[in-house]
Amino acid sequence: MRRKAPAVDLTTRLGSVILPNPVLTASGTAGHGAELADFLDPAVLGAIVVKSLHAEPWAGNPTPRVHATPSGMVNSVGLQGPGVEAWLEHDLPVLAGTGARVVASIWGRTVEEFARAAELLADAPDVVVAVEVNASCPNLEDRRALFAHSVTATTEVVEAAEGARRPRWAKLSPNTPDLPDLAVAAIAAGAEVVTVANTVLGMVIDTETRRPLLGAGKGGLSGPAIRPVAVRAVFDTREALGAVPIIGVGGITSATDAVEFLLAGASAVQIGTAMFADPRAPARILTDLERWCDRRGVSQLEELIGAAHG
Ligand code: RRO
Repeated sequence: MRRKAPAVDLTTRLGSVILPNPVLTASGTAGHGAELADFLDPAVLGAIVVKSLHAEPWAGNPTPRVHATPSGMVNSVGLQGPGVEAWLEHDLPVLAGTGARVVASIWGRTVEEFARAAELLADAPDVVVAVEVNASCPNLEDRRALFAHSVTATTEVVEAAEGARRPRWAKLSPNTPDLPDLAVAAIAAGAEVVTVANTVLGMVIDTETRRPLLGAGKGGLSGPAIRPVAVRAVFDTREALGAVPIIGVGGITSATDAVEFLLAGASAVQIGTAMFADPRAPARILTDLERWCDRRGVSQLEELIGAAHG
């Protein structure tokens, strides 16, 4: 069932992409296709960002891949995915059939692999409203390949994604003090939006086996444990970028959490780890956000964006 027209104008502008509301899923947390449709109508959300896709199928890391931590979880899924071509053929049509707006996230181990994944998306249907360039996965075998820790590499992968022939968003890393500079570089390279940020480097050790708990050893920390880190990352990025659109992500479980990111400077938010406990979380947060605004006389989302900067 579709939502009735909101009393509050939650429309948000992300560069050339205009979304009816600012609540998106975070890449990697809602599958590659319509998995979420068993729990909510994907079309009610601003957009569905699918798990990062390589040009080729990718097996991912050994299990266990996720582990709960205080107020969060660590993961090392290892970028498992069907590859862009199989995704276009099998997953996207089902997701598109729900009426959702879709954002394709891409990754590669080299600039050339990013370019290849992007090119394969060139003829994707218009329902794929943007491509999110995942420059910041913490779980690559070789962390030197973490593009989002280098201005040059960030520039190169964002440029390489031009072949997707649709708006580019750059997903950046919280694991570098240079995040604002990297955001500036991503925009200069052609990104319309920066997504701030990916997971925080972390790990958990099993005290009985005396070995790292995740199959891959180290991982990325997400959930409410990292929310203040992500809020600051958005705030700092807003200071560096001014009015350039930012998508805030990191530990959002409620509408008030989402408002915190909007006030820090985000034009939209992504919900990720919260869905592991409650797959309906994004729809709940959207409904509550509308109510939050209504109760406070906020008639347009824009009134909130960046308001904490005074
Ligand atoms: O697949 C993963 O292990 C993964 C990815 Br692509 C990412 O961007 N962030 C993360 O925490 N895990």
